[in-house]
Amino acid sequence: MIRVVATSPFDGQKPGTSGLRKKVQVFQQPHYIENFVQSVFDSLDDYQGETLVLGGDGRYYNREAIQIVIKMAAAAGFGRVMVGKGGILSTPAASAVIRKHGAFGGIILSASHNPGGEHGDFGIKYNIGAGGPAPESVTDAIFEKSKTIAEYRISDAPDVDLDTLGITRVEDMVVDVVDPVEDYAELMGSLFDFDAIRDLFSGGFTMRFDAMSAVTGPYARAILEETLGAAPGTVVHGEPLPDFGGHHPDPNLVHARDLYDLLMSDDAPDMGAASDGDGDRNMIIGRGRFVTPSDSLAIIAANAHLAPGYKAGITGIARSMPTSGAADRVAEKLGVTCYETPTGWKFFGNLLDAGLATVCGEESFGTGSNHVREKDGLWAVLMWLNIVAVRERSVAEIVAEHWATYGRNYYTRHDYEEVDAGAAEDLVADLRARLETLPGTVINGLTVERADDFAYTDPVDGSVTTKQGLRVFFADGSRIVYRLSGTGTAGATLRVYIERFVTDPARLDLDTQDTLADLIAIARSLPDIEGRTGRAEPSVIT
Ligand code: VG1
Ligand code: CO
Repeated sequence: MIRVVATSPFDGQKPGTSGLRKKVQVFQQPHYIENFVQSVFDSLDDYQGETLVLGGDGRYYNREAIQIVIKMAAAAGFGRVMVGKGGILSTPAASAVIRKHGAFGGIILSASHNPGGEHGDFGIKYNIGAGGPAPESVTDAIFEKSKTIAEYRISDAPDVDLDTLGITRVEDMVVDVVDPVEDYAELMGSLFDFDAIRDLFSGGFTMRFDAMSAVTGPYARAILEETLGAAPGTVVHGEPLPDFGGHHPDPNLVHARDLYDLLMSDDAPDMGAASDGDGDRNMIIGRGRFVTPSDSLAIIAANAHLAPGYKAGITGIARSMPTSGAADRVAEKLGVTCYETPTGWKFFGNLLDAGLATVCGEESFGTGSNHVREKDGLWAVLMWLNIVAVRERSVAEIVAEHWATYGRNYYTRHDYEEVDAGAAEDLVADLRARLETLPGTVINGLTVERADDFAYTDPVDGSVTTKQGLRVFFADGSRIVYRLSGTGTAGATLRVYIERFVTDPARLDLDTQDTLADLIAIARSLPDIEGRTGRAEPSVIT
């Protein structure tokens, strides 16, 4: 039976950079997740009888939320829900399933790289039929519905058994519990030279893949160990846990420090990789060489033709604005366009759909291609393995050769996490107001050439997105970018992105923080970060 539950508007919940993210306790409030899900459904048209894909990263509250969404989808009139066994679907796998099965859309339960567990974060996002995150027009509509919602509809049927593959029903709706790995693994097999990668492993290539006790474990085991023959034990922390084993499932130099240290040690395997809570991020480390995500995008773009799925070459590259300009140089050489978009994967969707870009990436450990409409951690790892296998070069050699050819974009991101939200907003507002006065000024010996507040006009639908980050460009080509995070759940996070381009062959292998030291000092003093936030140092340096 379908119940109509009267409720009150819940203050208007606006999805951020990728969906709605809050503390678990917020989602556990009565009617909270129901209100959001109903707001999503209310913002959609013509989904009666259609298929909804559903899954999550396995974090605390995943199963409860899945049951709620299934019962609400049944009440809303969906024809079928395809849900990953155990409630599991990585974000890229959900995108693959949506596309392969022509689903109307999907709901993904994840707070990505944010910590999980009872006191951690939870999240929910809606993906459209193309497989990607809802564009701004859809998230704005969800936000509007959430301000006025007065009731939601839900079936009072018993919970669905999520652990048995196959078909059951809730009301008139079919619930199809599917293998979360199968469609995804098949897609990877169609893109990459699995024989070459198999030969690489059988020839003694060693690797450690850290799934960070998050969703990628089952995917990595099935593909790397079972299909490609990587040694058993290559995948570590391969069991998805509701609290990610107490770790922060964020593949960066702070939260995947053990992996980094291993790769820099005498016992290093040939390659190390990690991915985040929902499997869309990746970190690539060669023996003795960390690959920045910005460089990874550029190197993948330059070498993608070595993988069977991309042998015809790429039509274009897209990168988020704060991502380094390394990809731009590859695009120039290939004679294709490099699009610069606001932060967040949703801005790549139109470019990929229109065939304007083939590969895209973000500095935040996100890389992907037109095979799905999300960034894809394991895809990036397989692409690197494919490149290493075909070129018969180590990761470090590939990186060094890339810099020698294109020059190197020294790059770092400094995050000031959980600072006072008001102070962070004032900092950005005040700097924004001063942007016009900056060109021509000399700071610590560097001349500001121009400064602006990044705005983006989508080349496909013409939509305009403003206030996407403050950019300060210097005469020597260096750049500092400031923006506030849209994914945090406590206070505000100020992100500062710093970059310098170097071509001198003698200066290609220097320490990043040292090479950027003068810019880092300017980045701190220009908006007086310490004076305004009380933070002398960032909390995370990548
Ligand atoms: C961060 C990253 C951004 C990424 C987003 C979602 O956003 O900077 O590049 O797209 O997380 O990543 P923000 O607004 O906090 O800077 V995740 O892996 O959700 O899926
Ligand atoms: Co993620």
